[in-house]
Amino acid sequence: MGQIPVSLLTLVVGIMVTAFSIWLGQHHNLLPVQASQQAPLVDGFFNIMFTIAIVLFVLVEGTILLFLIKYRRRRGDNTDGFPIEGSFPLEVFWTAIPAFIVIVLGVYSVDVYGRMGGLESGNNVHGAQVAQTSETATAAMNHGDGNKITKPPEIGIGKSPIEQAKLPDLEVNVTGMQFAWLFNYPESGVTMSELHVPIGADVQLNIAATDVIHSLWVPQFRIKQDAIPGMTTRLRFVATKPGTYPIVCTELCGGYHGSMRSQVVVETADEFASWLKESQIAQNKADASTTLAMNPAGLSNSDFLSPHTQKMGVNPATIAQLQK
Ligand SMILES: [Cu+2]
Repeated sequence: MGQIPVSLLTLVVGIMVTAFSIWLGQHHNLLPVQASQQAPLVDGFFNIMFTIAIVLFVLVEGTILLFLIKYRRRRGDNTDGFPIEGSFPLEVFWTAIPAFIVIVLGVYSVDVYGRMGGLESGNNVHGAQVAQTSETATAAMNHGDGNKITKPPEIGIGKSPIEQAKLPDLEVNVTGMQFAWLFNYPESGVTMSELHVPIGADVQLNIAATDVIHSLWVPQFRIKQDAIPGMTTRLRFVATKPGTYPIVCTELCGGYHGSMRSQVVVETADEFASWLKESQIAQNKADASTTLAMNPAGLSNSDFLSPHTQKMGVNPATIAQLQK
């Protein structure tokens, strides 16, 4: 290296590695499109973690490569290596740095979770924990008879601090079951196998499960919530980009877990209104001509769902067919 002082060289390398990592941390294409208000918060956090990972990767792998070449065994050199036995300052140094990084990331992640609405205590009206029975949870399935969840779900992503005491614009009762999702719109009584939401609307999903634990995930929204038998969980989000995005079950829930997929359609308020109206008409027709004509309110949940669940092993599209 001749005349260049080592400290200057280290500084230059450090600046270059940092600049490269920051740039790559912002310009990777690893994540799907951001389609919700919550998405940029999660991505901001991911990008910082990714930037730190690139710095560490480049430094560690770069040092290994450099040392491989610089300190390789020369021809005819059969002497032993220089004996090195630990270094206390070095140990402190490389323990302190990861500890610092982990603490900063921990604090930042709690901040992001809070801004997404994850820290809101659901039943803040009375501040008391309300034990929800399985009746309450299955009421979320709501067979079009106008049942509404009365107690707010306590677990999951709630309203963000910005939304304060506002009620959601739209509530949808979601039921996860082996192996499909059902989406019920309590206001109109429509139950469908795919989710539609208006763009810009503050949507709350009240999520229940009939059998085992499922997990509702929309990658483009960057939100995910378990569906747990016996309790209602929630997801609150604002979709910001029109389009059709996958809904994926991310909790291994049985043999056909991999086929437990649906989709969420983000559309304009007008499109949403006409979809809801059409679905309502189609559903009423189906009710009039099939066994579903029996008053669903008079049936137990399992009776009502039996025409669906028998076909459940195939795929959610089958249920959509049943409802047309
Ligand atoms: Cu599942």
